[in-house]
Amino acid sequence: MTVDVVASSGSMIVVSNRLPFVLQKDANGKLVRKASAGGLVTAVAPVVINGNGLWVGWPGIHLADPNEPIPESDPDDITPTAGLRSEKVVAVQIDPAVFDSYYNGCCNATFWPLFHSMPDRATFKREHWQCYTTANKEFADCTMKALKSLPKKTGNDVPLIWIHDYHLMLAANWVRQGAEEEGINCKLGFFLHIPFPPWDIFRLFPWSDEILQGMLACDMVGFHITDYCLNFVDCCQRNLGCRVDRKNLLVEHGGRSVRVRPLPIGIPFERFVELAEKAPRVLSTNQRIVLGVDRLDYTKGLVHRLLAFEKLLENHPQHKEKVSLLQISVPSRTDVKEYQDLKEEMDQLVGRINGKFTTPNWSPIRYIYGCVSQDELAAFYRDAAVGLVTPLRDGMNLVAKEFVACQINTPPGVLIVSPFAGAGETMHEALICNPYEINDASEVIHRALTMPEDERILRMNYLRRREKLNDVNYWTKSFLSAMGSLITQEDHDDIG
Ligand code: GDG
Repeated sequence: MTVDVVASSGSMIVVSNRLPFVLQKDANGKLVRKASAGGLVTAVAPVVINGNGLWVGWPGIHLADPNEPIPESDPDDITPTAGLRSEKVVAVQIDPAVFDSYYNGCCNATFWPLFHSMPDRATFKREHWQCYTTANKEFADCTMKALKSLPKKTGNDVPLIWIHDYHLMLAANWVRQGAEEEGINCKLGFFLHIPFPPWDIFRLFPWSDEILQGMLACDMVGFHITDYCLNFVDCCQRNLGCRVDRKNLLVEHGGRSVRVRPLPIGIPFERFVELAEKAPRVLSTNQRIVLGVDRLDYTKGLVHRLLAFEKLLENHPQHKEKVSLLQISVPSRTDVKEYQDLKEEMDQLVGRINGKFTTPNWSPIRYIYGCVSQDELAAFYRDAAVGLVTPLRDGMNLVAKEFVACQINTPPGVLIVSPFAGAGETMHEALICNPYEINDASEVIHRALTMPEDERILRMNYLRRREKLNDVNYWTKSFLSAMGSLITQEDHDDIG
């Protein structure tokens, strides 16, 4: 049966660390919304808006008066969140010191490196964990308030609560408990956007049992790929002694059977195609571009990437003056020392490599430390000869998918992807490159730059076809379907 409308059969409450927009004070001290245009927001916001749902999250600002009303969106706002009226939003407020310890401490300094299998970078502090617990309880309380505020409906309207990511791995515990106490029937689902590590890494976290118990309070737990699902199932069995079914991906816990599912996220494919069709050309035509686009994060393998490009120029000097690496590095977590150190290292490395090879008419590396507009990004994706996506570890990596969506030129370019990204697991026609082996990585770039046109066309056609089918709407449908909450076109027509 074909499904054209993405809708949930019950009301949906989305719970994420951040709301799908940011609140800011304008020059007059008035609270205003700043829209966000990520793929997740585009896909999920309509389900919340059309299905009587609510969105629970932190609004990006600590309000002196927690009861200050949330402003409506600007009348000119055309982003998907414009229809998310303030009564559909629950803004979570947390004491600023607790929030700092929860977010910068436990989330970014512990879970981020640990779940990316980089335990040496992780800090383990009891105070951070206590604040994580407090913050998750606050999110859960706000979710319960949202659940109780839903208009009472009859029939099979079972509200669906969709909790996102490593910031909120405990919240489902209190929501399940609260709903049971209140006699409210609801379904709980969780999706992790980053990798779930193997047991021997996961168990380094001193309170790892509690994390698993929090996630298992859900009816379904989703990850990008099967490997992460199997890691999770393994941890449940070895840490908690749960009975598990690896074949059907089930974990028994608290007298319930929790479903574990691979749900690889997609992108708004058609939106990127349109952007690529409209965007004016910004890159000059006389040099070929190898493109990297990443948050400036140690998981993204940026230092290894620059070294591989340097090796390419040493081993294959025919690319000198003909090929440049354009690296866009979006500032991220700039108040954390590790990220400041990485910025310093990158600045020095770009300077050293450019100093070594630059000629009057050419620089090997063009480095943008900042954010470019979506139009400009689409033009870069479209006109680059090679998309270089080489993280050391990455849950999925949307850049790889956006690159292929925008590759509308004939002949197209070539995608290189690391096997340590979720995208490396699913984008089979890309060239696979182990970023740790600098010499090998440089050879893969050389192969991409010298690949015959017919092979480029064949590979890119397959890659684009898959991403078009498995776009972000498909992902939302898959989640609803795995939760047993997908409403089909036919049902939708019946409802009128
Ligand atoms: C987490 C997981 C998973 C980047 N530079 C610019 C810009 N971007 C946009 C890209 C893309 C997004 O940022 C980055 O997404 P990624 O997936 O690559 O990485 P994370 O931020 O680490 O996301 C990841 C994802 O969650 C979803 O589940 O894939 O593995 O780590 O959309 O387009 N956008 C603009 N200018 C830039 O300069 N406009």
